[in-house]
Amino acid sequence: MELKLYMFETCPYCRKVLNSIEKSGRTDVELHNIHKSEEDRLTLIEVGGKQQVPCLFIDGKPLYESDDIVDWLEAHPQMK
Ligand SMILES: N[C@@H](CCC(=O)N[C@@H](CS)C(=O)NCC(=O)O)C(=O)O
Repeated sequence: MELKLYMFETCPYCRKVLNSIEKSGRTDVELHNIHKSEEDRLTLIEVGGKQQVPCLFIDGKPLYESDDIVDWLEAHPQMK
């Protein structure tokens, strides 16, 4: 499963998701910082129709809302 988190560092909702990822120790979430990459920012808008972060792309499908993202990640631990 391909997991990509669209985020930026000073967004508190992104921090919540990042903290959860760090705490779990999982390494399967690719980070896409929309303040560092214009390409990522445009992809986020193109796929989801808006610029809201955090957004977790699960095999290309966008999931919004930090609480929902944290819940989803906890329910789907990294396959080792
Ligand atoms: N309820 C959302 C709030 C997310 C949110 O407000 N993100 C801000 C950045 S801190 C944002 O992307 N604002 C721009 C927008 O919504 O288009 C969550 O918990 O994920």
